[in-house]
Amino acid sequence: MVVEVKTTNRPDEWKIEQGLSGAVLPVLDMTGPETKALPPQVFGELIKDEEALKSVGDRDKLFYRERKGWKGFVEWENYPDKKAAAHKILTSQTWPPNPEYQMAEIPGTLPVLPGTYWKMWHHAVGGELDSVPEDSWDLVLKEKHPDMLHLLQFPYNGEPPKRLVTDKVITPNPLHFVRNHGGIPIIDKEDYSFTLDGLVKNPRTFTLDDLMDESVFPRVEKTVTIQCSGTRRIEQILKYPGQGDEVPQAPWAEGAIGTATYVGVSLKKVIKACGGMIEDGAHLELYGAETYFKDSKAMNYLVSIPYDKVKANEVLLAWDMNGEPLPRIHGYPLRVVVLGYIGARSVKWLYRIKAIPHPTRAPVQSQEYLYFPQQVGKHNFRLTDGIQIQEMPVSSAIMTPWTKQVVVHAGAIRCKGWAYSGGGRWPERVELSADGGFNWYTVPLGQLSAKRKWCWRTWEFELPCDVEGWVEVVVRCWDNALNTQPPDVRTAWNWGLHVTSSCHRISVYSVNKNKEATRKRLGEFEERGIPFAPVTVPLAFPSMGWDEYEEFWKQNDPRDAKE
Ligand SMILES: Nc1nc2c(c(=O)[nH]1)N[C@H]1C(S)=C(S)[C@@H](COP(=O)(O)O)O[C@H]1N2
Ligand SMILES: [Mo]
Repeated sequence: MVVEVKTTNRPDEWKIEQGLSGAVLPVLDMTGPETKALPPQVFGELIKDEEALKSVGDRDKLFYRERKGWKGFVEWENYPDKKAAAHKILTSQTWPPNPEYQMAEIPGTLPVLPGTYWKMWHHAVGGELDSVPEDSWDLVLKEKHPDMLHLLQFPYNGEPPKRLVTDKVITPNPLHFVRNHGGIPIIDKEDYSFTLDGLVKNPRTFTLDDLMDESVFPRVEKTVTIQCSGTRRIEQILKYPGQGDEVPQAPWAEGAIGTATYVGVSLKKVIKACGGMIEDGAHLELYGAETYFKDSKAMNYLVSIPYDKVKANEVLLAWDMNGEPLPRIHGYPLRVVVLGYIGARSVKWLYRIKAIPHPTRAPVQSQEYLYFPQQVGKHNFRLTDGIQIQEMPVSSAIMTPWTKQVVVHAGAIRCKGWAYSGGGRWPERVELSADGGFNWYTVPLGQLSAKRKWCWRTWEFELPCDVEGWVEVVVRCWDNALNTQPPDVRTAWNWGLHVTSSCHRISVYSVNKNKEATRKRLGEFEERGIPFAPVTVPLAFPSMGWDEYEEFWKQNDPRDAKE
């Protein structure tokens, strides 16, 4: 029954006042003698300038397939006119706002977020891009495990559920997380090649067969953990919302990390085959074939890495992932794998490498993946305030149990998880605490997976826990350089919501069957056939008999002190 209440409050007033719907809260302006309430932005109706849109011309002719056998590939970087045409399309109409997933509850749907306006941009630009959102989703269904958690439908972002994240030390391909900034180009191997140009002596094009010629390029096989710098972002979001663009700031849990054995060649050797770097060439721009949108502009996915990293043989061009050709969703036919750097630098669907003097100014490098200090946010940030993230710091996470879970145990909580450190460092010690991080137990080395440069270690541990009720289970890792993790999310919170490497903390309701009272109570639940959880449901039977109660007061009377 809906009751009518006479009030000047909005019906959701209480929710708003409690900060549960923060996006609609007015801003309080306290600069003058009296506090003023400034309403937040309201998005108006969507507008469309049909004339301007028509004047752009035939989309199929403008935004054509760049190369035969490369479905979904529109090249932007060499064509300023094409870029201008797409910009006109994107600015001659308005788009729905980002869904509010930080100041409001995250939807309980699968996919969690649809990526509506990214789909709209692809369809609006049209031409070769028109079918990209649908083609990409088809590939997700074909190549990924049915139990993947689809965080964002398009551009596709998905992670395995916790129980499967650390199930195996080498992540099976269908379960490896996927982080896309656009569609999945569908490239025929026979038509594949990439170009290496810019500040190299002899610019050249390479086919896959060129790279596979072992008389020129020694084959390299490496087992590598790729971690997205957005891993565990949800902890930052739940603490304090930050920049909220659903693609750059996808709300990842702990699964945006995966480990695979890649086969390919060292980029160093490929540059050597071009006669080496010349002049002031010091960075390599890496171009991905799909279309990315930023600030109403269309472009290709583009980042850069320093040549020093390449020189150290720490950058691979890989075609094989866990003994099979790269799945399309992971970059088929060729991707970059940058050892120990954030995933963003490991470019998929590589079509060009260009040697340049400084890090690329392209937005994924210079506007995103920035690590801001805490005083910086929407009110003041400048791009130069952020550190361009490269190596990931040491981090770890608990995959079992889950936060808010009730655990019945016999003095120890069975925990499972992962630990990782970037830059070629590796986890040396993993520690767990059942008291919020005061006392720590070390996971015995035999319960950590093998030590390997560039790789995570999975672990299992029976964490001693005597106390009952809510406990805070915490994990932290020490790497071989004795780096460890910040104690809590607040310490390392940042506006871009990157690099959540603070100690992973989960709240667990501990029920210790070694305690006599608990054993008795659980027995009673069993006899009555009542499940124990959820803990919030009030006890359905008396906690003690009245005889017992009277007996207690006989022994312990009076309730109040006399003198
Ligand atoms: N071409 C291209 N390469 C890309 C991306 C992308 O969107 N396009 N995403 C990057 C990011 S941010 C990450 S974390 C990794 C993820 O690799 P995976 O999808 O194979 O797990 O790919 C990187 N390479
Ligand atoms: Mo990433």
